[in-house]
Amino acid sequence: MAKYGTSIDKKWQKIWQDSNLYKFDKNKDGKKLYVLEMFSYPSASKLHAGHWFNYGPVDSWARAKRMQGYNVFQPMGFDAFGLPAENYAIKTGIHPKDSTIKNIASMKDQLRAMGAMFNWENEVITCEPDYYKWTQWVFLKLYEKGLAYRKKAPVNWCPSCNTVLANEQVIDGVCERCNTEVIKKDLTQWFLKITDYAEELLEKLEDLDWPEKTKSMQRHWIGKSTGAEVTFKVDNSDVEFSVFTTRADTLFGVTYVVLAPENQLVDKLTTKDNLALVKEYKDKASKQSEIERQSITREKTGVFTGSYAINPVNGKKVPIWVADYVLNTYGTGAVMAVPAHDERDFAFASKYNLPIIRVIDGGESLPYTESGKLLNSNEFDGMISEDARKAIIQKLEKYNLGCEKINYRLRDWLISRQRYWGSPIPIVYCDKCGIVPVPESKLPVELPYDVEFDPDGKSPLAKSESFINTTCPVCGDHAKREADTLDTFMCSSWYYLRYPDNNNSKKAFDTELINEMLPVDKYVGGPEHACMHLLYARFITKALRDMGYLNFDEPFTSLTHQGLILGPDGQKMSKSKGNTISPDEYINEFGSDVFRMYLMFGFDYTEGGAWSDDGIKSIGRYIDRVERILAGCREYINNPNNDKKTLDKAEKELNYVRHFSIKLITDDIDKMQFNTCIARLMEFTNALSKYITEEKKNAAFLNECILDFIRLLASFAPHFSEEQWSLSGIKTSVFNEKWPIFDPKALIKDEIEIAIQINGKVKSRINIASGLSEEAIKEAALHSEDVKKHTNGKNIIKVIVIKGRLVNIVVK
Ligand code: ANZ
Ligand code: ZN
Repeated sequence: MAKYGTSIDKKWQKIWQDSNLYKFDKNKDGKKLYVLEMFSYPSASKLHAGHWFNYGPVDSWARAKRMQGYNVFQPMGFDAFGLPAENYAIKTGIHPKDSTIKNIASMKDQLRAMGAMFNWENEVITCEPDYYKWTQWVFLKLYEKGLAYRKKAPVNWCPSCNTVLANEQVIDGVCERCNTEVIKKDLTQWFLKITDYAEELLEKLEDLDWPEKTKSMQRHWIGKSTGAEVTFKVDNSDVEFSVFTTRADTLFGVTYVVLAPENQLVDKLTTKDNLALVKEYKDKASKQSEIERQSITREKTGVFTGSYAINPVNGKKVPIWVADYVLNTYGTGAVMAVPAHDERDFAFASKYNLPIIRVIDGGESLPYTESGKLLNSNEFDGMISEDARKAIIQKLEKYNLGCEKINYRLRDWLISRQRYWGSPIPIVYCDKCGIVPVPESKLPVELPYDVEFDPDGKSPLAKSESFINTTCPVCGDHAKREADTLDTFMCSSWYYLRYPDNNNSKKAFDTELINEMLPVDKYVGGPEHACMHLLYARFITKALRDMGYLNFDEPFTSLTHQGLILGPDGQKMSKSKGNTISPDEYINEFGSDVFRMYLMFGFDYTEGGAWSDDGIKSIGRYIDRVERILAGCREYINNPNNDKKTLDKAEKELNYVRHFSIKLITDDIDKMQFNTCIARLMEFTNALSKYITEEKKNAAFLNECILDFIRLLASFAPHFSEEQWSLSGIKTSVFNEKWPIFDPKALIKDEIEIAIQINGKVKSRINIASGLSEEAIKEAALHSEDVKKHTNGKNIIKVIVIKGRLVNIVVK
């Protein structure tokens, strides 16, 4: 009978829990190791194989670290607010809170069935008032610091559903529900000033042990660009505006300038005859997404405003156009166009017959976008681009018409959501006092249960009279609450700070404790979070540090992305495609260990792959086999005959495999290369199996070997190994054991095999003692029977020895 399956899982899970085996105590011996897996969103489709792939292998890693002497903290929780629960509620009428609580309960059952060392006593659930109270507190602290502000910003709006849509609900410009064309609508919303931290967010990336690709994505997202701002005066007017350029060296080649359609100056600068066309163009542009507008291949369009600007370096008059390839949210929302040296400007100028002036020497064809020597640029002719940029900026500075400028692509973080299922924003609007933050003593601003969340054009909370009407904390007069809720990324931007101190009712966390417990030493989750969540968390950590609540700079020292487990069809798992794989049936059939080992053995951890359960049975058979072999060993250990003291050849062989396995598994598990670890365990199993067929065995030695084997297996198959450990008669948990350390001496083989070549062709192989001198190897080779046969009657001209590998004999 196999010693795996749910009964053995349950038995050990209960014992572990009752004995508080994994309970974290910061005063315990060992270096603190905070292992964190990205918490999951409570969904009706529960945990799928992909979640398991995140949590199971990382738990194995954490178990190994525990045995290696670390004091491991591995908490778990739920990212429980968000749009899916609300959409589900709109469809079915089931309240988001009810469905969320139900989903959490069933997912928790699944997580418990995994048997991971989660510190459940530290659980956080972001939709509980005792958590979001502190999310609101974080918001208030940012507000106090001037890092939260209000500003008008467009939202996606479906005129038919009468509701705001998240970006992911807009599919090719139409509403995902009703296929109506989505429009943009300006609303006053809350933003967080993440841009204040752009430089540090960029710089500190260097120090992080994160995947290079993720760092590069963040770098790109932050998008630092060094250039200049150049001022253009409008002809016959006292209006002036600046452009941002990275190519001040091309200033003499400017033949027109372009404003973004949303630029406030457009209306002011458009002359009467052009008003109608410009207005029409602006309307059209407002329906395009920024991504579409930035596409290089898209046909460039634009309209002339009727006004002209003056080029500050040569006083030339150039026309002012409006075109949607210029974004209002980057730089100054205006550009100087140099068609000879910029792809987009070239396409635009060619289409609208605008002049093209070459000012950089190089290549025949235009546009020429590289650096080079200047021409057609007055006193700067002959200078190279890099020097000219500086010289031209210097000249502009003298006349107050320009300066050096650094720009970031990073935008401030819009946190207002016109949704119900999120944390209320703790702000009150009073006619007399204006914007008033809710005092800390009045937190949390509780999310009311009884709310009409069907979409009808208003934020659901705005329709709740009892919620929205309140009194002003300053003057006591009637006031209204903010009706929007916080972006759920705000909830997850600080959750790792709450885990170690999750029951603190006085503070979000105790600074002294958190400074001891953080940063997170190992963070593991999907690569899809490269920019949003991982950047927001870094920002919030830095902001709280600057307020004195934390003393570290970065939340996650080391980061790993697990690969994606795809559906059997090779597509991303999703309920709508019907290709999600539930772990539950596998757990019921094989138990948690076999499922976990199969995931680790069948897929490369950082690559993932399409689901197939082809090999799962063979993992089951492997565990069966281990059980039989260990039973056989034990039987012998308990009734030894022919016991010996020193290791003979067979024992040395087993000892070699044992120590070789320890060495490689120790290295590979560190790198989360789980599949090779399991392959080593299999080799170790084979060696044990071979050894017990020996007639003369060494019981004490064999016992040492199987105990080491179980210690190594324990991280990968925790329940099974704990059972096997207890069968060895040891009363304490295998997870309180020390990780085995390999003995380098055991890895030196007494004998090695070397090849013998005659005239460069391998003719024979011989075994010789390792460590022989060159002379002795030569002797051994020449005296072997094979060599004698092959060299018989021939002249040996030369013998070449390559130590440890081969002997080449040259004959004639
Ligand atoms: C003149 C010029 C000449 C430019 C040339 C490039 C090549 P990065 O590197 O991404 O920062 N630009 C500036 N603001 C813009 C906006 N709001 N929307 C679209 N384009 C904008 O790019 C900076 C360059 O992008 C700037 O340098 C500007 O075009 C354009 F031969 O200025 B350049
Ligand atoms: Zn007031």
